[in-house]
Amino acid sequence: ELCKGVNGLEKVILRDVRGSSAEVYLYGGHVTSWKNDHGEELLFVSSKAIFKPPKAIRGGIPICFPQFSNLGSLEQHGFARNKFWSIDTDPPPLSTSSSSKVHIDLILRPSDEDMKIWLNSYEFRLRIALGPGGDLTLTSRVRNTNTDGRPFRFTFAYHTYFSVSDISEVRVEGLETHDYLDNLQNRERFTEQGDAITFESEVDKIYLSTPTKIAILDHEKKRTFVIRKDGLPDAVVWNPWDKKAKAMADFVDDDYKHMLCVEAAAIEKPITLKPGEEWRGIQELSAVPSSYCSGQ
Ligand code: TA6
Repeated sequence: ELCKGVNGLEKVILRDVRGSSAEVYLYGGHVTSWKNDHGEELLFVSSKAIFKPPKAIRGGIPICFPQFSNLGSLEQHGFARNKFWSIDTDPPPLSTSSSSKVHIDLILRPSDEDMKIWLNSYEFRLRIALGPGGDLTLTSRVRNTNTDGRPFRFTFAYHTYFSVSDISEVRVEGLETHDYLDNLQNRERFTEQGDAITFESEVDKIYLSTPTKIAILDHEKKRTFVIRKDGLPDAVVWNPWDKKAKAMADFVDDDYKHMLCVEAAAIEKPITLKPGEEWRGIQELSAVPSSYCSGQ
């Protein structure tokens, strides 16, 4: 249902009969809540998040489009997360299972003002769908609607903040042996050694050409998040750790202990669309009980 959220910003609440739910603000097309059928919140949103345009909400699932990070001339992570989206009442049919799930369709088109920033016209349709098992699927469709024949290119990420009980008891599986660009070392390219990724300090890595499925194991909660992605070859892993956390006005100092960003993304090879062409980027999130045993 459509209702007023923080500071009167409009949001849509999706509820599944089995008790799971999700919330998305029209501001930013920004998912800020995903709860399982026990009412447990699975996403992290900082208690100091600033729900005031043009500041992006700190947490949930920011949409990074048409630029990831500072990889281009636009503001950090582009502008989709800083704009007001509309409810798409007449979306083109989406031939996926999400049509039978509880879902909402949002759309973002550039205003004349926006065209001054990024001289392209596009339609960005975002579907947020809640599955009967409590899974949350985000489907992005970007279409180039330039009428002057110009193609455009963009980079993209679902900047998902997962809620974890204790970052030092979390491991990520599926990225071992993959190459990554290390944002903390001038984005130089390295190869991930060893087995699962664990966390003892700041991490900011763009893993390249990664598998469809990535798992995030939370030891204390005996819970595994699974990301299944399509059209998004890369995956960013980020935890700011203590120093960076202190420096963020919209972050509580020890918030870094209770969050981890694992972001399905298209970064190394920007997406290029000719007029009329459409790109799809899908991430399906699920949270399953796990018999996590360290070292397994
Ligand atoms: O996804 C990782 C990252 O690019 C980090 O470098 C850090 O800047 C993070 O995104 C948060 O960016 P934001 O603009 O939301 O503060």
